[in-house]
Amino acid sequence: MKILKLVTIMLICAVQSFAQESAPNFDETLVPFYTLPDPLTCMDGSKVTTTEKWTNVRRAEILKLFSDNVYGVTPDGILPEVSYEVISEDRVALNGKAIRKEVLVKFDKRYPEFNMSILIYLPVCHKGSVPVFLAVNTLGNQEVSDDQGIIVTKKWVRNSEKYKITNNSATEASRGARSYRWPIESIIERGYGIATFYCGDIDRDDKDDYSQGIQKLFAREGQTKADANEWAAIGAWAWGLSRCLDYFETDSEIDPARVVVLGHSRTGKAALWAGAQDTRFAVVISNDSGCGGAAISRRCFGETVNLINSKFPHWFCGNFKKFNNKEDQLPVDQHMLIALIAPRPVYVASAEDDRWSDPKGEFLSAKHAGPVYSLFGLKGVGVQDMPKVSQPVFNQIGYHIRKGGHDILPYDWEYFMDFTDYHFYGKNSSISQKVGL
Ligand code: GTR
Repeated sequence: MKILKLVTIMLICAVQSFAQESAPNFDETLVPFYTLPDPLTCMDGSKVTTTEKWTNVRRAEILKLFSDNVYGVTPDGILPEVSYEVISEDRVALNGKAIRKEVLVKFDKRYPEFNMSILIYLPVCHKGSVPVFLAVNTLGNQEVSDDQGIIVTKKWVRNSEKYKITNNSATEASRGARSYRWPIESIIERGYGIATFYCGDIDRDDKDDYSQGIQKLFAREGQTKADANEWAAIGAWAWGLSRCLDYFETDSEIDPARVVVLGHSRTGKAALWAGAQDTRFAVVISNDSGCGGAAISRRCFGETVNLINSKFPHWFCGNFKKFNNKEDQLPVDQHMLIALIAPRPVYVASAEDDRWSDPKGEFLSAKHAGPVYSLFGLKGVGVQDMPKVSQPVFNQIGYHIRKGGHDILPYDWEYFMDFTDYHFYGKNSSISQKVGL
């Protein structure tokens, strides 16, 4: 009897501690005390006081720490047989306002099934090459517009009642399903292009998908599972973003020196990781990227490392699971991811009701990346306190929090374009007054 009682008590304790560790916290007063790792102290304890030391020593250290412990190592193997083919083109798309093209990228002749289709819209009346926004999509290129010319993806897509995706196949019903997230006409009216590819072209957003993803092209013979420090889905999508940039370097209509990589939520995590690794991206934008994106992991507010790894085990590398409920032992935190983008402009956007993504944690990352920007003589986010709702701040780091929930809305895009105008065209651009510059 006594033993039964003891076992019951032990079981209750175990369940309680599991619930405590697994339940998300939304109470600011319960955020644990934490100390952030210093982006400007090297592994050997020496301080970084020059941009040279940052670039040559500390930046490389931090990149390696993120690779080994969070996103997995991106292989640097070159694929020698990459080819590009324009598979559709319309020079009078969207009622004559845009050029639309889709470019099929084939990576390796051994595996023709691994290919990526980049959908690109450019303004019709552009002179020379144009700057473009680039982001991953998660339903297939057809999600961005009801433009009948877009090829509906034939790749595996997650089933969705909302978007009428059954048998993991997209149909006409998903054409334009998320067009409100892609204000193509406003983007081209402002002189920018917009490009995207479907995440499933590179790696399915699904558990247990090692053999389906691009990782296969870099695997050892007979390898069926990623090693603990090897890349997972977010790393693969980030890699795909860089491969788009490779293509842009060959397209005379696109300015490869002015590519803005951005993403919302899971694709925001990928955009930040792509921007951190690949310095060719001129501007990096994170929208509601939350845990594993812009939010400080140590705050354990909203989604935690444990929660994200349990629900999406295929997003981060195996080693990241070691930090489930042990965020304080991470050798990095997400302010260092933002710092890796320095001195390039970076923008972090949050939404008031998106507490799952921890808006305050997203702001704090932007703020605590500041010392690295200062090293370059640049202002980081330029404010101490979190800006009020609908009061964006623009410096070398930009930040806004808008009304509403987890989404990417025209409001967000408007400030992303303003921020980009500010950095590409200077203070005299029309936005200066709007944000009080
Ligand atoms: C959620 C996930 C977030 C975010 C989001 C999304 O379910 O917990 O980390 O990535 O999905 O991508 O919309």
